[in-house]
Amino acid sequence: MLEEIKKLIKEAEQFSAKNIEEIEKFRINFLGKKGEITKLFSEFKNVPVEQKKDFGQTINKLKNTVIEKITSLKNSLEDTQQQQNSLDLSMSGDTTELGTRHPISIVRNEIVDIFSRIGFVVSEGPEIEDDWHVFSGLNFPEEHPARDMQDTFFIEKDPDILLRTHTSSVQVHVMETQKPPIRSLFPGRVFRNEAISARAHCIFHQVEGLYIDENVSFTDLKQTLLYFAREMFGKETKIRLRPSYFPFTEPSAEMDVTCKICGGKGCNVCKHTGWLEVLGCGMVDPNVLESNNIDSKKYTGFAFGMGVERLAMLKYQVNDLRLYFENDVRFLRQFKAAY
Ligand code: 2NM
Repeated sequence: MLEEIKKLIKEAEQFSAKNIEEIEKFRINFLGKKGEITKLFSEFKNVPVEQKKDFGQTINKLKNTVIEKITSLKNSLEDTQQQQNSLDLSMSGDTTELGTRHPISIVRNEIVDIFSRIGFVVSEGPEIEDDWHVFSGLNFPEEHPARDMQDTFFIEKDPDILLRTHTSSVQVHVMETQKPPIRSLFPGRVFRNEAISARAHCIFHQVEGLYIDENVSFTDLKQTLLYFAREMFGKETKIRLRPSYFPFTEPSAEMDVTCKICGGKGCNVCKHTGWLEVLGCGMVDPNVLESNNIDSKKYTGFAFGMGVERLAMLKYQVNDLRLYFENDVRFLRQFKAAY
């Protein structure tokens, strides 16, 4: 008897049904008035007393198994029916709204693309840095004002942990790990402790470049930047280099391009000079090369750096920097990306 009930339990466990009728048949077979379980209960009175407990428990187990089976089969049947009912193959697809690329990303990608075409590769590095990578390894003297609390966000003091103020820090990482020739581009976010206004922000984006090899000259720098200016601002663009100063380059210069808005005649954007300042550059100071274990007698290099926001402002004629950081979709939707 007991064996028979156990066989019925197994049978109930393994049962499956394709439709509601099969489930109902199963229910009647076990739980109906003439069903197996009813039959077993009616035979219960004939079971010897000492076996009643074992017997009763096993019948109950069978009953529960059957009830659980019916519930679970009904549920899964309902699920598939619901899926089938909600599946309308003639329905048109959901329209997903496409986002737009951020203007800063568009301009950054454009700069990276232009330099990629002449063999520059992109390198990226950490935004949180130590003093060596941001200042000391780049020939910034101990008392340089850029190190000042007013310009740099310090996270910790002694030893100094800080937010990078330029992506030149990544160049120190590259010089540490790679041997010349090096021809790399360094796009990234940088941080300076400035009050936020239309013309300044405490976070902005830079793209810097570095080229180190034997016989790299100032002429190479000029020709590279002229190529960049013409790709970025148009074939007719002219450049001029004005002497300047940076701690990590000697000589240093700032580059202007002819104003695209007025074609050099003078307008509000170029403040009636006909020229727009777009980047800083120079020949890498031999001290920087030596600090990074590059033989400055064998190798020379040039470097340059530009602010992406500044170029975006020129390209899009947006004269309030804050708009680039607010992420107002009404502003962002106006930009179309080619990159
Ligand atoms: C600029 C302007 C001029 C520059 C120099 C270096 C390095 F690591 F080679 F010394 N990196 N970046 C550099 C030079 C950056 O940004 C306005």
